[in-house]
Amino acid sequence: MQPLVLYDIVSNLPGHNVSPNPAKPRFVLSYKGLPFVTLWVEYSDISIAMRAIGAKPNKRQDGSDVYTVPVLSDPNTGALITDSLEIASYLEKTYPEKPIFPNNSESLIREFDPAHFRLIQPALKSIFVRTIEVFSPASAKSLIESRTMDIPLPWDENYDEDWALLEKGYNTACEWYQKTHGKWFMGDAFSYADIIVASYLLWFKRVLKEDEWVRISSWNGGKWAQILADVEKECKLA
Ligand SMILES: N[C@@H](CCC(=O)N[C@@H](CS)C(=O)NCC(=O)O)C(=O)O
Repeated sequence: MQPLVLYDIVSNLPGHNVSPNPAKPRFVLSYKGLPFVTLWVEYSDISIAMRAIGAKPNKRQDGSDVYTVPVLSDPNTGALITDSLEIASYLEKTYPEKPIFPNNSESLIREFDPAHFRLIQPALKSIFVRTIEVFSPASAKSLIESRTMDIPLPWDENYDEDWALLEKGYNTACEWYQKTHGKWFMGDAFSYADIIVASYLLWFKRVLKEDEWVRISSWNGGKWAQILADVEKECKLA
């Protein structure tokens, strides 16, 4: 089997990975034990690089086209897929062993993805402030330009407010987890829902200052650091 190719955003952190959406397919590929290589793209070059390989653009909230990563290329089938959720769906159909949508849960988890994002979205500008610190100057500029459309500058003005919103979001996520017995979102069944949760936590852990990550780790009895560690172990990415 030829290695699959994952396109991800480069940062100046050791190991490069930082971005939550490409983290999702990385967890899936590793969980399923599929061979893969990562091609690192500057945030500022996403559009030119994805056009060059013939990837399909994604859609902005207003319906306009935008080139995004992750993109997955599978030389075994010729598939070239844009969007983390479509990549997850493709991998599950093409490589069904070690399911990530157990008990026919794909439709439900498709709804979980934006519902989970809505919990943390109000606090994102404080995380973007940290993200631009680990990008090259060109990519930092490009991230600011592309995200100020929906998150107006200045990004660090309501810092305390953002932390309160983030804690509130995770309190809600904790209530969701408590609805079932077992450590995963679906009780005893590991699923792509846990990968979604872990991918954002990984982003926070990678870009935040140590005391900021410790703060998140202290919420809900240490649940979030534990979930991230459990998912990394389950996917053999620890
Ligand atoms: N719904 C998409 C979102 C992907 C996305 O927004 N990717 C960001 C990086 S995490 C991106 O490529 N942004 C490029 C831009 O906004 O210009 C997915 O899940 O793959």
